[in-house]
Amino acid sequence: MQPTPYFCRMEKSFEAGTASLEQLSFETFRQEVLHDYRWVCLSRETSLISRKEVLTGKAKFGIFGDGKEVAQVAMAKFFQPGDFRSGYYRDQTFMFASGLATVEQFFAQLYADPDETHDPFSAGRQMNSHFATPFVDKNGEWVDLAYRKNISSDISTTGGQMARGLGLALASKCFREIAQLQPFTNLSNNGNEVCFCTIGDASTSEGQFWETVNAAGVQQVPLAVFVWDDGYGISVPKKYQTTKGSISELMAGFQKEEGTNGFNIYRVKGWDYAGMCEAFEEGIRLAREEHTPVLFHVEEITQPQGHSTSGSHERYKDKERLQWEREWDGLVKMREWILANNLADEDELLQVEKETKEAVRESKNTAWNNFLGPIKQQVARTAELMEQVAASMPQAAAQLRQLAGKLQGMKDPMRRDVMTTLHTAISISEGNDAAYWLRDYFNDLKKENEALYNTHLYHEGPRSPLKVAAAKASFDADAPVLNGYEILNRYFDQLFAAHPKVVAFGEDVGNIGDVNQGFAGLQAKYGEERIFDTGIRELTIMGQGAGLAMRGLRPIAEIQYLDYLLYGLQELCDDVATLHYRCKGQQSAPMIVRTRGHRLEGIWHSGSPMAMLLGALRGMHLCVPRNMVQAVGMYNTLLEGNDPAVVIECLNGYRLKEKLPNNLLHFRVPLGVPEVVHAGTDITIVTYGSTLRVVQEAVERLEKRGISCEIVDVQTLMPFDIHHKILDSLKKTNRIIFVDEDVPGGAAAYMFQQVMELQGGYRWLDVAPRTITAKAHRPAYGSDGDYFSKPNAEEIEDVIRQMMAE
Ligand SMILES: Cc1ncc(C[n+]2csc(CCOP(=O)(O)OP(=O)(O)O)c2C)c(N)n1
Ligand SMILES: [Mg+2]
Repeated sequence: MQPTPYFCRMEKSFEAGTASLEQLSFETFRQEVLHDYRWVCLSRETSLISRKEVLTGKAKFGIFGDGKEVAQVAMAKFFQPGDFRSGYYRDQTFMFASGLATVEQFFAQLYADPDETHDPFSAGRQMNSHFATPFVDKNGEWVDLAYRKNISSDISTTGGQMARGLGLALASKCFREIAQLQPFTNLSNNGNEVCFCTIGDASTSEGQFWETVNAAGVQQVPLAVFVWDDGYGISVPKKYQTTKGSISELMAGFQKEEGTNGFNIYRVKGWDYAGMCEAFEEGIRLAREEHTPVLFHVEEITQPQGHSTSGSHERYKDKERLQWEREWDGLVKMREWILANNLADEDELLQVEKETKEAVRESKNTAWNNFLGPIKQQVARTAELMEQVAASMPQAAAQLRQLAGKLQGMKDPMRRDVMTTLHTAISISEGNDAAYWLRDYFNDLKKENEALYNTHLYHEGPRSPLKVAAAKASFDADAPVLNGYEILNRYFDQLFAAHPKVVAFGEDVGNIGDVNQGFAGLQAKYGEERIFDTGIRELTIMGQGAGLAMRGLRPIAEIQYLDYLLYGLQELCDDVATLHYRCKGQQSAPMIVRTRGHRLEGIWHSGSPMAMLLGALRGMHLCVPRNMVQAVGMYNTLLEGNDPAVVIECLNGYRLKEKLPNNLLHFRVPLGVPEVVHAGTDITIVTYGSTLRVVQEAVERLEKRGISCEIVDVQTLMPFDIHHKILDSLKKTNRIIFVDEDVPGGAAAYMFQQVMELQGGYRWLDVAPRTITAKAHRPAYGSDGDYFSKPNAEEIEDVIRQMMAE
């Protein structure tokens, strides 16, 4: 039997009851509607006042949820503890109505207040309407997500929330279907959690949207997609965004039917409070119970103030459209509906409107004073210190007093004004003893500001993988010698047996156990829920990894070949790598991206674009093991920590023989610690990955000529040589060369910079340092293509001989 829809239930309950019960139910219903109307008004007023704050210069930029209020109070009714949201910058009303944000916090973020007690979403690191709730505590332990309403940290890229949303929803499926996960009741209530995913109409043009909805339809995960359709993406109307101008029409083929997978699809009007409540209730219930994804196409939404504080919509909307938006404003329509249904009278509504206006003004003022308070203290202290210096420096007193006066006269001083003033004052008073306290204060503030703005790129607490103690692989005397892929296969077998939270997925990962057989036979042993195939969709494989990791699982998300990581790079770069920083450590996504690269054959299977990753993935670790035993040690280390990472196995290493360690699950390769794999005294050769074997070949020949080479395997590019071991080697050899197979000026240049600049290596050089890299073009096909495109042993040999002759 179908349950009775939301509002009919209310009506029925007072049809059937006694007079007083009737009264009670009606009153409950009425109060609920008025409660929602209050949120609508509060949120609208927040948008109106916020825009003024930006236009008068108190905040830099603003983007608001006006026009989407009614839809969001309806949506918030069905958002339960345990649920997740992966949304975008229009959702303030939802946040208020869900009890997850206050207006004061909203303003704190608008002002970029770096105090996390004021802006609990991003500590001033993100622009307004970028929300988050805590998923981990200060020690990096997951909190009881199953009992909280959870907001995954927002990002600004249009459609960038989709792939992560898929992962958050997929986790519900994992928790429901994987028997070993049943005990983790703090993380899930039998997979009943729905991921609410919001997106603008124009952003559905992005590939991110389409890849995600297809994956959700295939995988049948509880993803509820709400499209706020206001007809525009900034100035560009729907007719240029969406085929047939309707996302629900376009997605009609996704509709789930008897015996198929797919979506439930609803079309609702953004001003129709009752209609949305009914549709949302049903769609969310089915998502929760049956894990059927759902699309709510919320049409006829308005933008009373246009897109954002940059620009005005009068420039691109015609008069008719603007008039229509005024008439069909959700707030106006909800008001009319309340009056028409006698749920309140005019006076009562006016009272609500008046009260909410006052409440917003008060919250705004409190937020502003909170923001400015500490800066004003800094201004006062600075002026005081400058006065002391002025008193003991008559020749500079006038200049110092004028400078201090200027700072004190600022209406809305900022932290940087304080720093600039102090810096100038220090420079004016150079050589004077009294300036000591100015410098001291300047340094204190520098530290304080660093703590506000420059921390939490990685987890800094006890679950940092950098704090994982190293442990060596040990070998039996008669240790079997296996192919590299067999080492991995034995390891993953033990890992899945020991670690219930580990899941692995990607293209060809399930049934055949990956293209190089690392997971061979393991799906049959541990189940399709834990080791599974995905479609060819690198972006959402990364999003699945992110979402699962954020919900406390330990995903190994596979990209078949490193060359294809580019398809998933957006999710890693914008979302995963920035996550910990942008919410100041409240959320972690310790996913492991497993892939294989460097060299095999031709343009599409030989990439080693390390500098691209180094530039894009600060906030992740980048592991480049030379063989599969080292890779295992890195997986073990990463699984102990809370940071995300990419591990690049050597594509040409799966059939190389390696000794099988007897402590596969227990040895750990420390991150950021290079290993000297061959000791020597004449030259230091810094390298990693597959290139290392080419270097070894060259070194064999060089040593026959009496040139003693030290080969250093960096092992991880991020972090890079945290104890400056390479410098130790250079101090001994006074010659150094960096060899890899990235483009010229790529990762070899990065290593060069780290050693020369950060480690001060230039002081120990007898001859000019070098890099040897691949050619700038992509590697040509075949063994000759490889030889002439990538560094080869002869080239390395010649360059080193030349360096020895200098
Ligand atoms: C990847 C990316 N491209 C472009 C932008 C710039 N941008 C910000 S919002 C926006 C329009 C989005 O329109 P829509 O999805 O309809 O959401 P709305 O703002 O209308 O609610 C654009 C183009 C961006 N943030 N990210
Ligand atoms: Mg839009």
